[in-house]
Amino acid sequence: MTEPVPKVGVGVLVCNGSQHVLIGKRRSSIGDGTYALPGGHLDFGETWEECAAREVKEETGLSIHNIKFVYVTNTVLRDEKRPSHYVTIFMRGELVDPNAVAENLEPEKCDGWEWVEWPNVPQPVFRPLQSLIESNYQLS
Ligand code: 8DG
Ligand code: MG
Ligand code: MG
Repeated sequence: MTEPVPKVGVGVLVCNGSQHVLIGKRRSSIGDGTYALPGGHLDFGETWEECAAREVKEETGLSIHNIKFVYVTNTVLRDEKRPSHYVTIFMRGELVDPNAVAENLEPEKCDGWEWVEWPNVPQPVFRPLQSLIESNYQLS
């Protein structure tokens, strides 16, 4: 087996002009059953902003703009089904259409999307996201 290496993940605070962000329960070998943001792996050659817009589009159908860097975490998840190490870039972006509705486009990876008031994410929270919450990041 090849040696495990750290990977780069991007998590996105999707904002709709209120104090709410989009949250979904993960279905994955990493963080299964925990609440996390839309996001995914940084592709080769991609900017963080491009990755944030692409993953939000792929997973929710929503278009975001005004994408900005928020925070970075370094998380070693040793006790998962698949032990892993993520450097996670947290970004934020605003809905292009504030009335757009989130679709669950990858139902095998997420139970569904809901708007929750930041930072009151339901438990259990995916560990990298918990680190962002503990950093006391405010939406505005
Ligand atoms: P991809 O194949 O579409 O690129 O990836 P994905 O299937 O969407 O992967 P993911 O698990 O949603 O995201 C990739 C990794 O990013 C994930 O395994 C761990 C890291 N990650 C965090 N925090 C968050 C978060 O809040 N949301 C998401 N989606 N990923 C996160 O460390
Ligand atoms: Mg994805
Ligand atoms: Mg994802």
